[in-house]
Amino acid sequence: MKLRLRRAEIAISLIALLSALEFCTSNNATWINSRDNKTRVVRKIRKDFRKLKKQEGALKLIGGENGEHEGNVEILHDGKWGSICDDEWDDIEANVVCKQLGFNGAIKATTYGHFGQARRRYWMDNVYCDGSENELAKCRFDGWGISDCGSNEAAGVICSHDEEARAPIPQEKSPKTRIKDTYQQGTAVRLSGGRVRSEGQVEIKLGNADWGVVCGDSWSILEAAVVCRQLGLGYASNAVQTNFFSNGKTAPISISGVQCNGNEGNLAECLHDKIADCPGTTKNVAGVVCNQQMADLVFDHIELMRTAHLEDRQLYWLQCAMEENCVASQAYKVLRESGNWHLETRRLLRFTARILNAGTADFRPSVPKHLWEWHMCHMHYHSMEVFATFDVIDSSGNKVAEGHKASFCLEDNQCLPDVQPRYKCANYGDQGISVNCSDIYKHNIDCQWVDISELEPGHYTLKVAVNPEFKVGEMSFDNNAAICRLLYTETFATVHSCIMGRP
Ligand SMILES: *[C@@H]1O[C@H](CO)[C@@H](O)[C@H](O)[C@H]1NC(C)=O
Ligand SMILES: *[C@@H]1O[C@H](CO)[C@@H](O)[C@H](O)[C@H]1NC(C)=O
Ligand SMILES: *[C@@H]1O[C@H](CO)[C@@H](O)[C@H](O)[C@H]1NC(C)=O
Ligand SMILES: [Ca+2]
Repeated sequence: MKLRLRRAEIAISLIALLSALEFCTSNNATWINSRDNKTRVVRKIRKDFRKLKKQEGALKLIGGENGEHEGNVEILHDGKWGSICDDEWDDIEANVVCKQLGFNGAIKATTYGHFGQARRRYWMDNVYCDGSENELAKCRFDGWGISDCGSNEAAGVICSHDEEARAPIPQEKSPKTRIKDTYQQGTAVRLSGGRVRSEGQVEIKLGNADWGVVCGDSWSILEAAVVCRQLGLGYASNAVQTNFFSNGKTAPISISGVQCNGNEGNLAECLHDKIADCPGTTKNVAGVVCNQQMADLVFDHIELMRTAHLEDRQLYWLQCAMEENCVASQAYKVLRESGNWHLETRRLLRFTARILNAGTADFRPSVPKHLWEWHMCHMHYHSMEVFATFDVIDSSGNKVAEGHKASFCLEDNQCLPDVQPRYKCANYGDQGISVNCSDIYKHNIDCQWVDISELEPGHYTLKVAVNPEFKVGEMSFDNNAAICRLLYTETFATVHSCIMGRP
């Protein structure tokens, strides 16, 4: 139906083109005019074809099982399809995808390979749309093929579609309930198929039923942490979606949509889909790797309060920062539209971020060294794209200024007495934070701020968090964020009353 409509559009475009051509051979006066029109018409035809055919920037959704309106997003670049990484993936990007595909909009942005693992290389990472783009490829991102993501970080969408509006019962996923409420006869959990006892696919026994596996949709380090804790295996260092541990046997899927807060002592306390529905392929199976020793980052909120202050800075001095997405989207608009953009100032809320590793194992970036990204502007490698988030939130809970999801270079800047610093960014050194060492991003370094130029004076909440998407395992995530009061007047800002919390 939709396809036929597009064909009709193209046919109309062609007729318009032919008549324009005819017109210009018959009448000199309109030649210039019609040549313009011709270019316009040709452009329109190309655009229509792009929608129809597999051209640069085309999108498709894969792995969805309820119809063509959902799935992991794949994009065509250089003649090859590739996946999109879920870092920074939210409703704005999902809407651009759904609209490009001809749907009205998005119901939901999905992350953590909701529709199965990424099947292909990642073409895009840290996609950042402002919502006005008509194609995903026009949004900002790190560059084709530049990504630090694992295969369980595929981004997807569920688009709103016509049937939903018409059908009396929407095809929504069933509501979630606590596992122990659904299966009151009791549950048991075990790992199987691992090379060692502390890893494997997660198997669950619900009441008297046989052992089955857990669907890998939305399976993250939070759910994995509960399994490791329950089995006395320590902490989760990895959550995977794979049939690697199945040894060729396909076990029945027992439950799907498992969702934990991460602090539960037993998987039965977590939520799940009332009716099991596992999107993707048979490879979409939850697995874990557990470890007794684990890192634990702690954000220093005292240092944050002590150092927070305002600075007004001209865009001219922020060019590097713009390249790394450290300013608000408004700044990019100024850059496009103002001839004197370099004289425009931005107002920055600066502060020091000091992050201690209080765990029992080093904190290491989620990405192996050969995939680190060289950032020309700041002349260092980034080993972890989304290491920290800085958000300003208003009294109704809306984000009103968002510090980019900062990328960092991780190193030991300050250690407790008797602890030798070992990680250093310079000279392609190993990156990480040793036990009892801190990585310090002082308030005067580039990008260590929130761009609040568009913010009205008033009372706000400032939330600063490290490892905010739980991509690297830790003992606890309850100490990863500082949630503070921010008082902002025309002339100054103070950050006070911080409490420790989850990202
Ligand atoms: C139309 O253009 C052609 C060549 O461009 C010229 O030879 C001819 O005289 C023009 N006719 C009129 C009516 O202007
Ligand atoms: C070209 O476009 C202009 C304005 O869009 C219109 O007035 C004119 O009639 C068009 N000419 C042709 C040859 O289609
Ligand atoms: C880190 O510091 C704590 C508290 O000071 C101490 O108990 C622990 O042994 C130290 N760990 C290492 C590896 O130095
Ligand atoms: Ca922590």
